Amino acid sequence: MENIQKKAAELASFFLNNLSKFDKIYIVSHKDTDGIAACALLYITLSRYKKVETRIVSQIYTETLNKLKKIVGDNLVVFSDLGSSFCEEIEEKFKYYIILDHHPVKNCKGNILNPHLFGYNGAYDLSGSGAAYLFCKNLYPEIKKYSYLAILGAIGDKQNDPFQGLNLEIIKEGKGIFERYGKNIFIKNVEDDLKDGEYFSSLLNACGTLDKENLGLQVCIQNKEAIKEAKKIYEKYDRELDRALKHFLENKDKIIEENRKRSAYFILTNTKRNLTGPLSTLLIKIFNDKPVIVISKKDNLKISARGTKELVSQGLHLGEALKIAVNGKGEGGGHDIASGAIYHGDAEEFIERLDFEIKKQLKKGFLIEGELMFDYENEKIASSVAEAIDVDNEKPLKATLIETYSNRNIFITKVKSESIGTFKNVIDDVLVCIKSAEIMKE
Ligand SMILES: [Mn+2]
Repeated sequence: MENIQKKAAELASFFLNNLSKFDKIYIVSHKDTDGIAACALLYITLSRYKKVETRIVSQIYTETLNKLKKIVGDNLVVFSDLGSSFCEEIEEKFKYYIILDHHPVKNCKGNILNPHLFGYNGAYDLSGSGAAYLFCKNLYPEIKKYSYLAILGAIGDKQNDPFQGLNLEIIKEGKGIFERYGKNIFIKNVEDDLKDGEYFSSLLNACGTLDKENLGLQVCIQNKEAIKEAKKIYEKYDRELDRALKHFLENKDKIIEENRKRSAYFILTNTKRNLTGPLSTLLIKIFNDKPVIVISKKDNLKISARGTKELVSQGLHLGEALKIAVNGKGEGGGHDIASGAIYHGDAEEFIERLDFEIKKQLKKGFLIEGELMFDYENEKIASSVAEAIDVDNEKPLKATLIETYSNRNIFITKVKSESIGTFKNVIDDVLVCIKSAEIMKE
């Protein structure tokens, strides 16, 4: 496997080799602590070479990329703390691009620096700002005095419990900058108000959540006026969050009862759309035996999902579950432990789909399971029957798991269900499907 530091150096060379072709450099980054910190690192570094324009967004879509392409033309665009899930589209659309990210990634080649591609776990070992930092180090060695930004991003993305992997290396390298007290980190070379890493990170998060991302960037580079203003904004945000949290705590028993049969705590709320993320992060500390899904009903649904490391070790992957649950009616995805979605549809319908996906991942709530096996003449028939029976894409039967596959000339269906009645009905249905698939083959 290739070395991540080597790749960072290669991307820096790519930047230098092509620099003369650019009028301007565009940075597109994610609207949270990590994304703002990444953007600040890149701004500090790249503005030493060329004029830089920054854009901070909550998510990218195909449409975003199309608009961006018109603006950027053949100039360089650097994506930070986002972009991995669009790597193929980015490669296709942009002549010069660099992706510095840590979100889950598949089939990405090209100019991308993502810990997942180098044997690390992007959920715990390195943040988006960490990836940006590894890249910037090659272009501006003095960026080391800003290495706290890479660590703030990690704190913002909950990678401090405990720090591990490349995050830990960055901390060790930053001698004289960090003082560690377990999960807490103190930053020595910043304004007094910002020395507590957890607080600094929350301040940036509030700036992002309340659409004050430029203020957040100014805070990153220690602008005193900006720090004063950000503190005010943070207090207001904190009050709003407190109010919402208090409401949920008062209704704790009701929430537990409503979700007794579900795989997660689904919490519907009328609170501001941009508070679902922070609320879910707080609520998973209280309701920690199942994932927490906070859904804001304002306009279309805005969903934030949080899990725990333990649930992830049992098979939970919220990013995957949300991606499947939106089923084309919106956008969803993210990390195994934390992810989000937008859904243009009915809340109950969404909850049912997501509940089913999470149950499938955690293999919970299934009381009865069985397996059907059929021996066929040859592999081809077995696999074509398995294909015909592939019920995955249909609306899932309430809390029933159906897996079909073939192995050589044997076709196998696994059924798990909440009740014997449903189990029997599903088996009946599958048998009918198999029968008709066989007839079709004849
Ligand atoms: Mn991030």
